[in-house]
Amino acid sequence: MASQDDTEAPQAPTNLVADAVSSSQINLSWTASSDNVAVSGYKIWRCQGTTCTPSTQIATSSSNFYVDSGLSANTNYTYAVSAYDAAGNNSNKSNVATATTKTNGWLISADFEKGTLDQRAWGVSGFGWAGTNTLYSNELVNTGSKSAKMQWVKGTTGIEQTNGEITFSSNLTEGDEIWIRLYYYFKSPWSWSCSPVVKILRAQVKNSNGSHLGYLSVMSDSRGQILLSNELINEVNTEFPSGYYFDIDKWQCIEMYIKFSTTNPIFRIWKDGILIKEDTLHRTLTNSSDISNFLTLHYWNGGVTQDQIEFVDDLVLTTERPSKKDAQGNSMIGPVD
Ligand SMILES: [Ca+2]
Ligand SMILES: [Ca+2]
Repeated sequence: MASQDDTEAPQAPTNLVADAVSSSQINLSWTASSDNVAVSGYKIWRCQGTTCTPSTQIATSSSNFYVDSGLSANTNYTYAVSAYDAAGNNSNKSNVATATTKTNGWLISADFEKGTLDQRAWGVSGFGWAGTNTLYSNELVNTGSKSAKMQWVKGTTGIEQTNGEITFSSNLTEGDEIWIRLYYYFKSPWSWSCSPVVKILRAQVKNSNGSHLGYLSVMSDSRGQILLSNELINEVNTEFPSGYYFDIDKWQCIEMYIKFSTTNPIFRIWKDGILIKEDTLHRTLTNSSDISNFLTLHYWNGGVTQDQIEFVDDLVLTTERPSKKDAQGNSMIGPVD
């Protein structure tokens, strides 16, 4: 059939959904239209606001998916889509869908090349490195010529010795996400024995009054097994074994992701870019007014049985959704390229 003979417009697209994935991007998806001949594509219509009519065409898409990027942060956008065929027949517009881009996120990264361990060296307000036995070193590096060398002293606690702390620049709350990646090197002879376990990465959850509620952590047990720990479960510290272990005498990439939520929580741990533990069953906030605004990189409570040395390098900590994906399609910072 010649296309000019086609006077029948496609059916209107349905089920348009707008998903704000970052401070500058909204993803659109919808149910494909049908046509008596064939749908050629879709027109994307947009306006700024929640009650406006999307009457400006911003793009076309050949599939039932569109990525709208370059948007303003913390801004409402309303969309509709319509289908067209080769003869130029246009369908009615779909339902409208509104999304609000996320507030500007933040990203801290450190390759430990700058030579001092105060927060100014990191270029980030709110970073503190309290450890007295932590220094820059060129002995072992994952990238560049320096890493941070953390010296565990027998009988001490990590809070005094090597604890690195970050205070978030803004509170994270219901629906907010955070990713943190750090490379670790544990140098033999190495022991995981301390009281009671080693905390590798941890975020603190508080209530709206600022009172401590519990930690969400990557830990090691006494054998070096990687644990996911959620202290918000029935107010008891619950540890989930991963079946994976930390390496000795080898750089390894550890990443933690938390979606803070009472109803749709996600907590993931990756090792060397491989998802090794995921928990979507247990809340990561006790109630929706809780906040999380503090994260520590590393410490133990006491009872270290020997002097030993650890190195860390290539930190990334961000609330902006990273572009890399793991094998399951989850967004992640991932290993250094
Ligand atoms: Ca048609
Ligand atoms: Ca480095």
